[in-house]
Amino acid sequence: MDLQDDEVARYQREGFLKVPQVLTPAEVAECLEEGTAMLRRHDTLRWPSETGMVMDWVASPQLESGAFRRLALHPVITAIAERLAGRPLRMFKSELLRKAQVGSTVTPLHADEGGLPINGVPVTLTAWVALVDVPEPRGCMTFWPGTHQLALPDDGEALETHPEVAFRPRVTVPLRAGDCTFHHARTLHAAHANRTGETRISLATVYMDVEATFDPERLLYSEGLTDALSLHLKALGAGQPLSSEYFPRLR
Ligand SMILES: O=C(O)CCC(=O)C(=O)O
Repeated sequence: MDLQDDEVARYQREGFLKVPQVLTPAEVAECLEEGTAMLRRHDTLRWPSETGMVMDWVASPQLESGAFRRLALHPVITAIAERLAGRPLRMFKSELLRKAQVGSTVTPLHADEGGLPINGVPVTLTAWVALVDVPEPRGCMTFWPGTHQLALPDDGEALETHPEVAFRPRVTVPLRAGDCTFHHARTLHAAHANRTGETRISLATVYMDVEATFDPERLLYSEGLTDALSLHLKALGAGQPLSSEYFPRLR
């Protein structure tokens, strides 16, 4: 699946891109079955909100599942990611996300950069693949085009320090199962609550420059996290290359 030059130009201008049907129906079915079972048996990590839960997730599903390793390093998705970044990449992390159908709340407006302990962030991007249909009422994402080019705080305070962001146009992007969005680590985005009777299940994988190094100053939210990647990161020193087996090159 080759991207057109104008799609790459649009990503560079807007900071996100939807690519329909990067997965075959058989790949979606395999990952959905495996993902549903993993979400059932795991003690998931949680992002709570004042009135419910934004979402919960299984960290690094690729470490225990061949289907999710194939998905995180999927040849179509990774080729698109490298084309958009314009250089070779590694995987930083992959997360199997669930926005439950009961009690889920919106994903607040944020950019990813501040929570990623990576030097080399200018090329960092996320591929978010839907494993079920995600129309707006099931919690699809909304992106603020062009915000990756602004010097905005990335810790959720963009609206306080830059109130004009509330008046910028935004684009809500419903996805079919098997569709994918790619977003730059500096692009502001959010997601609706899931108000339907079906759980939203997706995989979000973050890719980074092959030369990226560790920035512990940005290792946020890691206290108390005992998943394998968090433990691995806590043992790394500042400036060390992120090049162990946790961070495979895409090619
Ligand atoms: O899935 C969501 O609601 C938000 C995901 C997100 O913020 C991300 O993948 O960067």
